[in-house]
Amino acid sequence: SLCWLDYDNSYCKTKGYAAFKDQFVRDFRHISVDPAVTNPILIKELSQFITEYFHVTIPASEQEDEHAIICGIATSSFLANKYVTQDEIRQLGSESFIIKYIEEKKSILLVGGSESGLLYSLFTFIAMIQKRIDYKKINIHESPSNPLRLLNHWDNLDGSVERGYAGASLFFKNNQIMIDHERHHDYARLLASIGINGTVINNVNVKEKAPYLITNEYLNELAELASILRAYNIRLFLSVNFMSPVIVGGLDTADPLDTKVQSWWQERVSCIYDMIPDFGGFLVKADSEYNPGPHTYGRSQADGANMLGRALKPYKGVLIWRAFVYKLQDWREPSIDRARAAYDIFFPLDGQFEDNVILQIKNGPMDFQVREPVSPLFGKMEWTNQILELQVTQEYTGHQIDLCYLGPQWKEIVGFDTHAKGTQAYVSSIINGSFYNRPIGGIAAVSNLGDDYNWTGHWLAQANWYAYGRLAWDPNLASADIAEEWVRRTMSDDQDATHSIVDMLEKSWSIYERYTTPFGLGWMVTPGTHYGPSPEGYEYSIWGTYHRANHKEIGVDRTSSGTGFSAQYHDYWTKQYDNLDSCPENLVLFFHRLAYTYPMKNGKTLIQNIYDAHFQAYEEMRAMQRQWSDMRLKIDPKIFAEVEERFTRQEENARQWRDVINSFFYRKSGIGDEQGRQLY
Ligand code: BDP
Repeated sequence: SLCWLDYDNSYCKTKGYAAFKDQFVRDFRHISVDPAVTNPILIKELSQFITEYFHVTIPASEQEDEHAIICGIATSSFLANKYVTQDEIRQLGSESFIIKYIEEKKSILLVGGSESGLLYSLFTFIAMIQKRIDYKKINIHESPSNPLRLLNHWDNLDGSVERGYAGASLFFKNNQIMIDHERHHDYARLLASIGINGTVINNVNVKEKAPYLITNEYLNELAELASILRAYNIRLFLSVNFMSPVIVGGLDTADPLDTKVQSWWQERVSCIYDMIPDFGGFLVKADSEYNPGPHTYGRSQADGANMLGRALKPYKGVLIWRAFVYKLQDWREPSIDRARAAYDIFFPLDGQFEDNVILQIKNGPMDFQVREPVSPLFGKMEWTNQILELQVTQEYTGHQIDLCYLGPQWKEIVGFDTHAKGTQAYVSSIINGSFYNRPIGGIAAVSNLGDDYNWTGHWLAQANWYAYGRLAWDPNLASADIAEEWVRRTMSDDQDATHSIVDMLEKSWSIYERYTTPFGLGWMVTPGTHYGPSPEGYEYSIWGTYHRANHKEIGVDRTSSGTGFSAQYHDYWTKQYDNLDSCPENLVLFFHRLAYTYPMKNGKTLIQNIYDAHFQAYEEMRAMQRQWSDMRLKIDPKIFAEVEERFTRQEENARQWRDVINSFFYRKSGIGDEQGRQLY
């Protein structure tokens, strides 16, 4: 499946299409291509779109004429001042573009700051046509918000995908890199069409054979893959194991301050760049969940990251270092709060990282729960480049069995005002480098892709992939608008269907949250798999769950007088979270330990609110399932049936969550449901 790039999808060409086509074909008779454009895939994409979407051919040439789609590069003589002013040209970064209709020429102009910008303009234009907007009114200038817009695959060399719910790896099998030209071209096209410009193809847990990826053994295949990606402005990155000098280099240490170790990395990096001149850099998970790191040698996280950063610097590569480190504290000390760990470790290192080192920070202080507060590191590290890490793969949000569109969650995260230096210090402006004037930054997301024919297992999970790319490009887009764009390009352009599917997507996260773990509780999932309820289980805490429920109370006091976590934020948020009246209720149990009888804002007790959330969200899930049934005639029957099957499984899961969690609290608290609904 080509998802939204399946230009011939008849379900997306219903009412209004025929008239639009007539108009388009009358209006545009040529594609005029700037001779400075050297990348053949650019015009090919546009021609292919026109052929498959309109079933006509519009010839491309280097001639200029009226009634044309003019494609050019800002700096070339082809356009020279004719349609764009010097000022406009100067403002165009290499990935930026302008699309505008030129009345006197009866033509549409697509101009990129470079070929990359032109590439993005083409895909944007295609999306606009698929949405059938009035192209005579177009006049847009766009630039990506984030310099780095990355996908992180957690793919292992044996072909499995950690936390993958859409089949096997797209890149590896039996310890080999499998180049599949067709599939990898499609992959690159889809990524480019939503603005993604870098990909880390292997798991951050660099296990078994994976450390050998950076040896010469795999370099030919990696170079081949990189060249497929390059045509679409996507750079290849690799996750590396900090212990590589020992594992594959035969050294007796990986100490970052050891000169043998430093030269070993320099030599490896130079071999990689010989083969892949635009290699992006390394991603490292160190001192985290059994992955070794600089702490092994008594060195700091900065020592480790900088050593690798320096090796990459001569080639303009970047070193991305994950902040997901949480075992620094003594695990025998139960009062210590994992939520504090990343900040405790990294905040003191602000100012110590090299310019090309970037700290990759998960959105929350814990681990991709259905809802967490935003990590306090954002807005606190003025001298450190930062990348926000999101999880598109639905590890804790339903395994791509349950519907959970994360656009609304990500919007809250990028739109969070950290209150650094007063107000309007949004996460989006911190990560892209603008707020603190950092040289580099961006956003990364753990991919939800696999080799399933529809890429994401659950069809509607494609919307998450799509929304991630669109928000990485422009965090100001509304999540519902993105959903609508995806639906109209992929599922159906029927108005009722679009409206209904967007509605389902938009409410799905809240529904999932409420039948699983509302009020900021998190976890309570089956250890290991992280699907389905298990109120007492969590593998990364030897003290059991993080919710610490007993017969009277639940939640963790993370205020400044509790574990002190809330004090890691700027004052504004410390106060908001500390104070029960201002702490958002959807996070109240993350920050406070409360009695089951605590009265919530709606006047009901906490325990009653927990029961209500589960009972109601289950009913809402059922309603959503019925809403899907109404789609039967509006979309492709195969897609309809496959999604219907997911809903059947989701219903079972939602029911289990409702009953298991409610019964757990009923037994703990001994307090029944005021409406007398079934508790076990
Ligand atoms: C956790 C996953 C684990 C990952 C880890 C990470 O359960 O599989 O390795 O995150 O981000 O959520 O490194």
